[in-house]
Amino acid sequence: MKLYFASGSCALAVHIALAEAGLKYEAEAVDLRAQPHKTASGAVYTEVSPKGYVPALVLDNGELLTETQVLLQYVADQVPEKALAPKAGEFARYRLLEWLSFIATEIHKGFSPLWNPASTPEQKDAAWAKLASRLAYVNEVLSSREFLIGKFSVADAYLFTCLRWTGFLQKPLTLYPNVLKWMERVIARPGVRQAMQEEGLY
Ligand SMILES: N[C@@H](CCC(=O)N[C@@H](CS)C(=O)NCC(=O)O)C(=O)O
Repeated sequence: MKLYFASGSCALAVHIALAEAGLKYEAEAVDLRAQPHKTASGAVYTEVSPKGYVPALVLDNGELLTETQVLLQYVADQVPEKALAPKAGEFARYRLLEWLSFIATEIHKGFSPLWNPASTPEQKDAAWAKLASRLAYVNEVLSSREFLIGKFSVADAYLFTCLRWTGFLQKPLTLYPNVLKWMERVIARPGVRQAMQEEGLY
């Protein structure tokens, strides 16, 4: 299968999942600054993925799959023995889904005003205040667990990917010491380092 990504974007979560799963994959960068967005091999990206954003996964049968939460679960389910997601139907799977939905809607998209050059300083402050309240919750949860659902899962890959952005945005996580310790545990994983290396981030 082939992952379309932009370095350090939310697609890193799927890249980490692929590396952690030990699956065979190709990865092609997409230049999101180019208009229209272009792939490294020169294709107009909307011809690959009509939604025009990363990540996108092209499966070996040619099917195109999108949406980070879905790709994470698809990858995890290919290699159940790696336990990157609890089995479908088990209650623990709903805990994973609860995290994936929280990360997608409360964290990932919570960053949007901070990236948007059209946001006013007040809008950026309000967005960070909202994110800070979500981070306080995550920090509390991580006071008693190593990873979000107890052991490492694709939810950790997704949250880690989003929280890396605080570095670019110069928003230190010092108020969230459990989050910082958890980030160290995540980055210590060989699959995480492999994906980051492949995106030129490590
Ligand atoms: N709903 C999508 C959103 C993905 C998304 O926000 N991708 C961003 C990078 S993190 C992107 O490609 N932005 C460029 C664009 O929208 O043109 C998902 O969950 O996968």
